[in-house]
Amino acid sequence: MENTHSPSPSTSTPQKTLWRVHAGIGIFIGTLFILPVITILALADNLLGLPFVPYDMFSFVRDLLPGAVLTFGIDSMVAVIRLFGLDTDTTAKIAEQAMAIGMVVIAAAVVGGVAYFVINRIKRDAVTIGALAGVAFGVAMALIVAGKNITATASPIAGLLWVLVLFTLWGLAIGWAYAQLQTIGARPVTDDNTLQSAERRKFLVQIGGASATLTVIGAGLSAFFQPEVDTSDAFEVTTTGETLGTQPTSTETVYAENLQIPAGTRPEITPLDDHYRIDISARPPVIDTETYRLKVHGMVESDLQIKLTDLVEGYEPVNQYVTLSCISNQVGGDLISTTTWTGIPFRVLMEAWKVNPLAQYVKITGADGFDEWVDLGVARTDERVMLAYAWDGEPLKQKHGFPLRIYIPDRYGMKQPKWITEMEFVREWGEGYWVRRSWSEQALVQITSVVDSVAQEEIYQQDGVYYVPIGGIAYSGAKGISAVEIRVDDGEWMPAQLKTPLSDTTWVMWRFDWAFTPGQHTFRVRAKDRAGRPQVETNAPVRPDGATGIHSRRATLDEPAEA
Ligand SMILES: Nc1nc2c(c(=O)[nH]1)N[C@H]1C(S)=C(S)[C@@H](COP(=O)(O)O)O[C@H]1N2
Ligand SMILES: [Mo]
Repeated sequence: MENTHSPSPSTSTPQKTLWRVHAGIGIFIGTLFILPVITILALADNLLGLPFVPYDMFSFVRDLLPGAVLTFGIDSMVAVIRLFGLDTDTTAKIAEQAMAIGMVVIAAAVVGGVAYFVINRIKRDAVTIGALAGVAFGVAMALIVAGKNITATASPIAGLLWVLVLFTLWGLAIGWAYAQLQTIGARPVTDDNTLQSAERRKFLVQIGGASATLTVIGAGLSAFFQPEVDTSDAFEVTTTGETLGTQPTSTETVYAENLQIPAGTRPEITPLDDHYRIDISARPPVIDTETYRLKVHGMVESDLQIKLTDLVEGYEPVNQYVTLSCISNQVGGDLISTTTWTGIPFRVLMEAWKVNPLAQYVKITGADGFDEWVDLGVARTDERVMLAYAWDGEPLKQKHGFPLRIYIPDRYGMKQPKWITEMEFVREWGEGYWVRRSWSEQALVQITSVVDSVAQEEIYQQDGVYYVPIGGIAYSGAKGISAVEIRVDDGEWMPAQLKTPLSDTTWVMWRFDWAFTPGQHTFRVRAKDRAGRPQVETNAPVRPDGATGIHSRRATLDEPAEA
């Protein structure tokens, strides 16, 4: 600006302006250079089990956020995923992983900008200051890794050094880039200073290209070497034991054993690959079968460190069909699934561990830091409370809590930790991970029902009347379902038929055959539990106590083709 009226920039531009590189360029270069660093981190993670900083950064930021903000973030994400009809499990994790990377990129942009600002201020050697910025960034990241990492398998010291070295190199690189830009700026000006900015631009394009190339190569390599965490051979699962709760304790309800379920209704047992999945980390904890020990302490006769094989081989396993739902499941949402669980009744374990009769709760902690308090009053009286190690006859998948998770009937998933590493028997209750973030203390399952399908392809004729079969589920935790009713448009509520459920804690499949009239219709459903309590029909959001309200589905029925 000052030299607008100067006859020649070479004489009027003060020397010192040539020495400065704008802090905005620092933001740009900081961002540019962190991208290959992230792909190198990913590669080292996949090949050597070194920590992947972004996921730990994600956990760090997550734990800093107030519960309401966190929940809002998750709800918005789930809403967007549903809006686009995407699969919640994989999409949510990809979104979280992208956010994790984004957080480190933003941090690098800030550190880059600040570093250039400082260099401009104190006018010292750019490389030294860049390196110092890198060390500071590296120390911060190493501290976060030390506090939050749950996935690295390499030695922790190696992991911290690796992070420190890599971020220091990043700092050196941004300092070097500053020095380069400075050199270009300091060159004696032959023509006019457009030449200098052209050269600077050329330099920025060059380092941009180099960084992009490294990033793409690194990302490709790390995708290629991505390890599969396969837990299926971790131990032998026996499923020949007793299966609990298969005789629903209903006196009045008439269930039909072989009720034909209309096409388009979800399967009664969710294929394992489709089972919903919700947890707090960008990537689930990695647990080594050999070195794993379950820590049992507090009000027990003596503290214990239990090997996985001692649990799996040491007790008679029991099986249960279980429907699990997330408290964040919307009415009609997909965060609900059913599969078989195999494990050890918790009561049996409490006896074996000689839990003090005065203990009131067990505080259960997962490898990801997630924790919950379980009421021992429930665990002592309800034989269905189980420490589970297998789903669908196989060791738990990594994402579903390998090697151990707990099952507590009638509670939403948030009360049931996965990746259990520690159990402490205590007298006092405490607020678990989501309770601290202002979700329900008890998290008892709400009664809910869903219309899955209006099966046009199964329209049939009987005595001159055309019927369309409608199908769906009803679920009430462990409270059972005694009735399901359907309402078409503004008509009467009419009873549906119920299929005998797999157990008294699974969802119930239902069917309703409607003598239809062609046109567009709205189908609504509601249910009652075994005690005759009706489902809550008023809409409530998922937070804090789980969603309530009536599910409806619209369908247009065509004139039946005359046979
Ligand atoms: N350790 C741990 N356990 C956890 C969670 C978690 O984030 N960490 N999420 C809980 C929640 S909110 C739900 S809904 C269920 C989901 O279990 P799934 O992902 O195996 O379906 O796990 C529960 N157990
Ligand atoms: Mo959940």
